Amino acid sequence: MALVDSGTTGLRHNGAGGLSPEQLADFHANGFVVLRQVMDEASLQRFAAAALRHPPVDQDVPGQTWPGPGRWTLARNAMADPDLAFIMASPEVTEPMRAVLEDDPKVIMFAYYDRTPGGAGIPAHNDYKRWRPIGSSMRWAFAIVPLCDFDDTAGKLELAPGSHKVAHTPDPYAPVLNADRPTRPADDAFVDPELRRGDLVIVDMHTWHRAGANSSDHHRIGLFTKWCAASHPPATGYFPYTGDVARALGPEGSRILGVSSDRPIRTTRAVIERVRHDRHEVLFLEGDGALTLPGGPAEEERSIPDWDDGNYIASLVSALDERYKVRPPWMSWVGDYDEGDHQRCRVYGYRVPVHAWGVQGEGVAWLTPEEAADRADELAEGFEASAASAWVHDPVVRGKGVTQSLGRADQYAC
Ligand SMILES: O=C(O)CCC(=O)C(=O)O
Ligand SMILES: [Fe+2]
Repeated sequence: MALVDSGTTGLRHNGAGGLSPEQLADFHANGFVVLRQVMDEASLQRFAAAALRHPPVDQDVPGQTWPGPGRWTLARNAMADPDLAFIMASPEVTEPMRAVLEDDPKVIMFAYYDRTPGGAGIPAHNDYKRWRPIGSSMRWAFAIVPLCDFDDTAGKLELAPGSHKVAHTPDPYAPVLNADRPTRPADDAFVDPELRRGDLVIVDMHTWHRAGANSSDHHRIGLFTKWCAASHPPATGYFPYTGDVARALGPEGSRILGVSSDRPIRTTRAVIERVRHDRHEVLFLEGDGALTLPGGPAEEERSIPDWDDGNYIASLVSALDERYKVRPPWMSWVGDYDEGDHQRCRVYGYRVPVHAWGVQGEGVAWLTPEEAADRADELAEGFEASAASAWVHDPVVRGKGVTQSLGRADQYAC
């Protein structure tokens, strides 16, 4: 199997310039591409020193105490330290990502993993996950930089070439894409890309992979990051990075983060659309002289224990069910909007198909985004017409976000 390796092929990739046509072709053929020795030693040491100041204990794992045997992660808002963050803004990472995503890359996950001596491996899987901010974009890729050699004893990261070929097709009833169910590769279909300290591997969103246990006497540390194309945001919405993270990234911050804010997300609302005679109408609630979008408080679901916050679809669906007796099977992120002076609202969209029973209720008004904009002084928060317009008109490519509990059962069910 032809892994592109500057050492043996003499290709000039220097990372900062993106990918050569051969590397790009390799990525598309195999679902991954390895760039050798992309990160310089000074950067690796700067990152490793900062990692020592920030132990990888973002998640409570019952029965595990760091640095005892286990799989440890630092993610959430870890990037708030410039000595960890700088690596994300470096062209060695962003430019190859721009090449494979064919768009501005946006961070969907920033983490370092520490598999301590005795830590278990990870069985074969792929990471397209509709319930996760880090897995629900319709175009994303992994960028991984090992800080030690991922060898036989520390634990190889093995990849299944060609396993990324999963079709995406437009949903017949709504402006979203469906991904086909994936096929699990045979056990002998995985290859060892021989990742070494300072290499960079870019892995497609659908590529199957597995990791070996750490039987060495040292920590297996790696930078694990995920990026989506700016035009393909996560269906659950982005991980809600804080303003501190944006500031730690410096001038690059706003360019590489999909969202960041000092305001917490406290509410979630829906743009429920129906199409009647070519009119794209959105459900508004009318009362006391105000127009609002339906919704409620934004609460983490926590049906699947994980660290990537930001999927509020479960609380939104519950609020819609309670008030309107409607449970959309999926929803897709539209945007985050300032609400009041201190908080944000995360808005999701859904199109009711023509064959559905439909949504009704007291005080319901179906307005086009333009009709809502014309009634600007009645909008309860001010952003409602913009959110409706973003769902109906923005040329972004969306997937179907689902609740964690649906993800547990079968994320492909809807
Ligand atoms: O630990 C590894 O090398 C693999 C981790 C992994 O599969 C993931 O982060 O999705
Ligand atoms: Fe994975």
